[in-house]
Order: sequence, then structure tokens, then C-alpha cells
Amino acid sequence: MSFSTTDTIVAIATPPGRGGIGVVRMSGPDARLVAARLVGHHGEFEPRHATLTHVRLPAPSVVEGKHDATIGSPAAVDHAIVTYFPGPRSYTGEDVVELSAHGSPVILRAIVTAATECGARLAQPGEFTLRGFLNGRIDLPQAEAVADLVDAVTPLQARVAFDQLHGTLTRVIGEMHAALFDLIARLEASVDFPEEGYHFAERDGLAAALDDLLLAMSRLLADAARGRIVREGLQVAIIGKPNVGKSSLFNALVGAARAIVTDVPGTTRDLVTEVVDLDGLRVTLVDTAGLRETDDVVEAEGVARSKGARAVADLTIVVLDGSRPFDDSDQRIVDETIGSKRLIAINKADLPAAWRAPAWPTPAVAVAATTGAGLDRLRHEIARTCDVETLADQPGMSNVRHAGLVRVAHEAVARAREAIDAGGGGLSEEFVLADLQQARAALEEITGRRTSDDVLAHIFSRFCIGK
Ligand SMILES: Nc1nc2c(ncn2[C@@H]2O[C@H](COP(=O)(O)OP(=O)(O)OP(=O)(O)O)[C@@H](O)[C@H]2O)c(=O)[nH]1
Ligand SMILES: [Mg+2]
Repeated sequence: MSFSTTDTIVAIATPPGRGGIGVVRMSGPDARLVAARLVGHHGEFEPRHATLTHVRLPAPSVVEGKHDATIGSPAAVDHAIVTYFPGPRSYTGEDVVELSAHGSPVILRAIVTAATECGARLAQPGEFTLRGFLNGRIDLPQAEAVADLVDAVTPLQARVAFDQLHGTLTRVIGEMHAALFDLIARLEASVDFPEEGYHFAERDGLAAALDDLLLAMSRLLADAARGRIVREGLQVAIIGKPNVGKSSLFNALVGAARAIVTDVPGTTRDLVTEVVDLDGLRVTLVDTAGLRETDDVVEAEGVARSKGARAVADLTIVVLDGSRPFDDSDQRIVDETIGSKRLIAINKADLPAAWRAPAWPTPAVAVAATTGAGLDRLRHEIARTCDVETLADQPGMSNVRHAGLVRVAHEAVARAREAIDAGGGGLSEEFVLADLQQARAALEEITGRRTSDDVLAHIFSRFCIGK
């Protein structure tokens, strides 16, 4: 990735393919100049105002055979609305021009080509946002939030990303950073002027300040566990013995006849997955082969995969057939899953019940996959078991990079805190100082105040072109 920020970049900002409108975005010192050469507008663009004009591509080679005498040469190829955002108060911090034309890939590509012929360069993925970061318009968590927002597949994910874009995390990290900065300054003063004793960094006060910091950091880390669920979603495996209606239940939850259903036990041989939105939570449902001993090689492989899916699932739904006697193999599956997060679905509730559910420690929901009865209750139980409500209330920190660095900071502060206690009467400022400086460095890596080019390249490579 090139980090040059002195040239003018251009890219199509709207998704590939046809659309009502398509936007070409330019940023850099020559953005306005390049745009002026591409459109039929004479004079200055009014900042932050939409100006209706024509796209006139200066290079005739670009869109051939088009000539419109009424508009003059070079030929106009489309209407366009140009909006000029002067730097530094723009997305990138530089002069930005957005040119909206009709969403024709031919026209948009031609505009971009013409722009490059006028001196702009094709933008790399994420380069607009990268410039916004390098020019101090946003910090790193906010830049990352832009990618998350674009990638969000559920409203809750979008909300968490927007929260971060708004600077919620930035604020929390900023407060911790300020507290650390203050402690470090006082400790450094104590080291530099030892004759002043503990005047600058008084022991009890220091310990209390570190305790506060540790508490705030642990809170953030607890948030991170929830945030991960919002971001990555949950794997929910549907398991049970053959023919109890796992695939039927899977299809009912997905809302489509995705998995094959027959009355032959052993129908499902492979894992079938589908992503559903459950109260804003991204849930990957996995339908599995019925668990039983079998000589059939294919089915045996299916059973092995079922067990694998169960092992990695965040939640398992154990499906039992309420219309047939509860047998040993049902009992085995119920016993095997007792230690993990699970729900029990007693299916075929539309038929007369053959047994009564004992008082299991986990909720058992009566459902009928074929009629849809009890499905809302099951969805509700899935959401409840996974704590979706808390997730929605306090979306928290969702990025693993941030969580990793907060953990590093937390460990460093914890070491400093121990050093204070272990120091007995004498406080060894140097050790405490070194730990606190390490914690500060970790926090600065989150916000991007201190970040290597490798990390930046990694973060921005996730972006799409034009963002
Ligand atoms: N009456 C009734 N029949 C159901 C219900 N759910 C599933 N069935 C029937 O039960 C049979 C087995 O359904 P599947 O969904 O294929 O069961 P499975 O657990 O996926 O079976 P395997 O893939 O073989 O492990 C089919 O004939 C379904 O129509 C239900 O709620 N009520
Ligand atoms: Mg099946």
C-alpha cells in the first residue's frame, strides 16, 4: 500500500454494476481541477452545494462515436451532479469532489479513466478513509468502524459500528489515556526530583487511580466478549437422532426449504448452513446429520461432522421427537450436551405426545416444524440464552484488535499495581513507570497515535475501493 498523500486519487464509490446513480469520488490537491475538466460547468463550484452539469470527457478515445453539437465539444455523455467539499473539513481532510452520474458502469469507468488522464491516480482500497485518518479527521477505531458499517449484515452490527464511528470507544480510551498520562507525568516528576519524596505521586492515591483504571479496562474487556458476538455472530448447531425433524426445523427457522426433508432416517449427510438475522444478531444455523451408529461410510462421515459442528457451536439446539418414545439415544444426546450452552426443542408437537419432558436444567420448547407452532418461542429462547438484549443495550467494543490491546494495557497496569503493593515501604517508581508507559503505548496503538505501517496496511486492506 502506498501512503503517499500528496497526489489526487479517484475511484468509483458506488458498488459495481448498474444502479440509479453512480458516484465517482476524487480527493487531493487537484480534485477540483480534475473535476472541472470533466464537466461542462464554468466557474467555481460552490462548497457543499450540488451543482447540476454535464459530464464531458476530454479524451475522445474514452467514449467513442458520441458527439452532441448542441452542448458543444467535447461531447457530453451524461448529466452529473457535482459536489465540492473543500479541505480540511471534508471526509479525507483534503479537497474532495463527488460526481454523481447515472449508474452506468460504462460511463463511470470512462469518467475514472478520464480523471486519470487529467492527472488523478486510481485509489487503493480504503485510501479515502486512510487519508481521513492520516489527516487527523478520524482516529483508527473510527476508520475501522467505517469498514464495519459497510460490512454490517444486521441492524445491530450497524449500530455498534456507528457507535464506534461516533467516537464512543475513542472517548473511553481517551479518558483512560488521560488518566495514565497524568500518573506517568507525576511519577516522572518523582523520579526526577527524589528529594521531594512522594509529593508528586503519593502511594495510596496512585494505587486508587490504578484500581480505577483496572476496573474501567475490565469493563471494556467484558464488553469485548459481547462485541465479538455482535460482530461475528453465533454458530447454532441443530442436533439430534435421525428423523426427529432437525432439517424441518432448520428450514422453518431459515424460512426456506434449504435442507432436504424426507421420512427416511439418515436423510441429512452433510452440514447445511444458513445465516439468519435473529433480533439483529447474526446467527449461522447449522443443520447436521442425525446422530447414530452406522455402517454406511457416507453417513458415518456425516455423523463425524455433526460432532465437529457441535464442538464449535456457541449454542446447540437438541431436537427430540415428542411423538415417539424418548429412548436411550435421546438420553445420550441430552446427557452429552448438559455442560454446554443448549436448548431443547421437542418437535412434532402437532402430533399426540408420547412422553412428558422431565425437569431439565435447560429450557425445553415444544415446537412443530411443519406448522410453525412454537417457533417464536424458540427464537425468543435462542435470543435470551445468547443475551441478545444486553448486547443491544450495551453493544460494546467489537473489534479483536482493540480487545487485544486493551488486554495488554490491563496486564501492564495490573503489574504496576502489584509493584506498588510489593514495594513495601519504598515505591520503585521506575518499575511502575515502565509498566504504565507500556499500557499507554497499547492504548495509543488502538487510537492510531502510534501504529506501524504494517498494521495500517492490514486494516485498510479490508476496505472496498472508493471508501
Ligand atoms: N407431524 C410432523 N412431522 C414432522 C415435523 N417435523 C418434521 N416432521 C417429519 O419428520 C420426518 C423427518 O424430518 P427431517 O426434517 O428430515 O428430520 P431430520 O431430523 O433432519 O432427519 P435426518 O436428516 O435423517 O437426521 C419428515 O417426514 C418430516 O416431514 C413436525 O413438526 N410435525
Ligand atoms: Mg435432516
